[in-house]
Amino acid sequence: MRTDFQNLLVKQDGAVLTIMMNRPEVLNAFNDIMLAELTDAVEDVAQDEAVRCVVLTGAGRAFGSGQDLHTFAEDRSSGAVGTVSEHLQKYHRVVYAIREMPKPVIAAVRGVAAGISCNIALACDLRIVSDDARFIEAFARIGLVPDGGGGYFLPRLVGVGKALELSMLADEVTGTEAERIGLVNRCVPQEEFEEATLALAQRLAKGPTRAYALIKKLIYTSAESDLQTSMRLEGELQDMAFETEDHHNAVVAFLQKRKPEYKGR
Ligand code: T3D
Repeated sequence: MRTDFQNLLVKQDGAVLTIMMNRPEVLNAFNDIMLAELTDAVEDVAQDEAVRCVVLTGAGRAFGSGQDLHTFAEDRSSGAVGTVSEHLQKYHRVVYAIREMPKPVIAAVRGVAAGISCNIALACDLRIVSDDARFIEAFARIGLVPDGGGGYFLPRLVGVGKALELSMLADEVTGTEAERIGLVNRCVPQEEFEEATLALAQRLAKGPTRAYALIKKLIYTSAESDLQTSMRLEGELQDMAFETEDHHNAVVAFLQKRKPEYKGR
C-alpha cells in the first residue's frame, strides 16, 4: 500500500487503514492533488486483503471544507478547467470506489464537513462523529446544487423533506443533531472520539469481511429494488456467504460454545 502522499497521511494499524486528508490550513479543502491521491488510496486498498476496514478522516480541526475555492476560482479564471461536470467525474470516481469497496469504510468526522467533503462522508458505509462536528451542505451558500452524490445520499439517509431543508438552507447540523436525524450512526464526546473510532474500526476489521462485502451489496442494491428482486439477490449472496471459511468456522464455534474468530475469508 502506497504511503508517500503529499496531501494524505496513510497509516495502517493491524487490519485497519486510516486515510487522513491533510491540508489542515484550509480545513482539508480538496485541491486536484488531494483528490487524485484519495482516489489512488481508496482504489488501492480495495485490493489489499491485509486491510479489513478503512477509516477516512481529516487532519487538524476539520474533516473537510469541500472544494478548494481558491484553486477553483483560479482554474476557472485561467480557463484551466473544462465544465464543472467534467471536473465532478473525478469526485464520482472516489464515491464509486468507496461504495464498491469490498470491506467497511467508516467516515470519522470531527469539526466541519462542508460541501463535497460532507457528501464524501455520506458515501461511506458508517459515520462516527465527535460532538464538535458540523455538517454543512454548503452548496446553496455559493449558488450550487449538492454534488458528489449528495442529491442521492441525503434523501435516502434523512428523507426528502429534511434533504431539501439541509440543501436549501445550508445551515450547520451539529453532531448530536446529525445522529438524531440519521445522518450519522454515532456521535461521541470529543475526548472519546479517537478511541471510539478505533474501537469501531477494529471491531469491523475482526469481523466476517466477505459477509460485510455481501451485506454492502445487498443493502445498497435493495435500497433501489422491489422485494422480489431483493430476495432473489439475497439468495445469490447467501450462497456465496455460505461457502466462506468464516461462516463454517462460526457455526462450529457456536456448537462448541466458544467465540468465533473471523479470518476474513
Ligand atoms: O467542480 C467542482 O469541484 C465544483 C464542486 C464544488 C463542491 C463543493 O464542495 S462547493 C462548497 C465549497 N465549500 C464551501 O463553500 C465552504 C467554504 N468554507 C466555509 O464556509 C468555512 O470556511 C467553513 C464553514 C467550512 C468553516 O468556517 P470556520 O469559521 O470554522 O473556518 P474559516 O476561518 O472560515 O476557515 C479556516 C481557513 O480555511 C481560512 O483560511 P485563512 O483565512 O485562515 O487563511 C479559509 O479561507 C480556509 N478555507 C475554508 N474553506 C475553504 C478554505 N479555503 C479554500 N477552500 C475552501 N473550501
